[in-house]
Amino acid sequence: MALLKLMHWVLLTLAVVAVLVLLGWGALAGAFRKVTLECAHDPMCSDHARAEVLTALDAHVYGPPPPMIEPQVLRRESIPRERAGGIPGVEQWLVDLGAAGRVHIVLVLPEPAAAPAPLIQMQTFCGNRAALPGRPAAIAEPMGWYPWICREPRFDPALRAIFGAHIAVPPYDLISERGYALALAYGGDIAPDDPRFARRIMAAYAPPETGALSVWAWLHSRMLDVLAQDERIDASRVALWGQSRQGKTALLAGARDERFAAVVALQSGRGGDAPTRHRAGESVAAIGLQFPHWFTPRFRTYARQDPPIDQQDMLALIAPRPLLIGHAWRDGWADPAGAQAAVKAASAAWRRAGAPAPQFYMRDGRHGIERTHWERTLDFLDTHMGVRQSSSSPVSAG
Ligand code: GTR
Repeated sequence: MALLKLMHWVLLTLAVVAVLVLLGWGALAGAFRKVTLECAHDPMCSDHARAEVLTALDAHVYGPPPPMIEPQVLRRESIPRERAGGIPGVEQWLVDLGAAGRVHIVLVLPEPAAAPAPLIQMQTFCGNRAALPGRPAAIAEPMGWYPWICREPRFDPALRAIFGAHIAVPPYDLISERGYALALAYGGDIAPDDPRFARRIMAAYAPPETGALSVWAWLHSRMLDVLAQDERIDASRVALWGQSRQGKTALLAGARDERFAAVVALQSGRGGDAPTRHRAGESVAAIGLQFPHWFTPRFRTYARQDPPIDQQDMLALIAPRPLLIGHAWRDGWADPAGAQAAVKAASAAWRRAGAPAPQFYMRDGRHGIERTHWERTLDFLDTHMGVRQSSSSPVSAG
């Protein structure tokens, strides 16, 4: 009897180990499988038939953006350092986006001011208040629903331990020291990051097939509309920055809106820099199950077939502007090998334009943001967005 019980446990343990090994293999081995990709539509890739590529991306991946509106700044307040978590140069703007609602933008200007300053625009993971040290009360919380993990300051140390010191709070000292302004907004203010509510809320101002990434990318453009009016900001040097879901958003915003001077996307993965047809890491089925509201419903069908347009075509739309793509060795879920192949395939567009190739880099570690990743971003922007003259030769995507 005891032997039977022991056998039972041994078999059960073996089965669990087998499942874990299989899952690990799927995420890791697949992630480093060698891939070669051509642009799905070579003519588009080569001569930038922008409108066609964008329409195809809307139809197959993201859904169309909300209609154009003119955002209005309703209020601008300057938040003194002692009420802004010790960060100098903070302002909070309330912006009206018509039927889409309202959004708070936090603008942090460098001190001493190097007017007009280049700007880095990003969207926050847990809302603006949680993006400043100590969650200062003077900074608005998200206006609608936001995830429970983001609501409680007591989870902050755990979030930092898992996803890095700067997952929620950027290194303001570093960014300001290097002469950049930073603008933050929370996309959940207009499209909640939850499949239970997102579509209903977005349907009030966007087509029914629009996904949240499409809305958040649109938000980046509306932020730029108002920020570009500010004479303290150099509107010709506005870069988009994002990691993971915000990386996907930054890529789409940069592809759609040529006013953005550069794009930095870290670990953006499936639905970002990783081609849909590269079956490794997070699958289309998995992302469609967990985050169905991010995409247009049709995207789910590409779990079983290759799409007619793919992510390297989106990357090519960013050419000839500087593009930095970063991944991590232990983040197979974000499909680094697929992303690298996409950058390589898309780089033909930069070559044709005679511009430095997009940069792909792999770093140590997992899915998250540390200070060194911001240093890398700032070095890249210094060199490629005109703050410091480039002394290096074009960087390779390979
Ligand atoms: C993961 C998700 C990714 C990525 C990431 C994030 O769980 O599967 O596609 O977007 O979350 O945004 O943190």
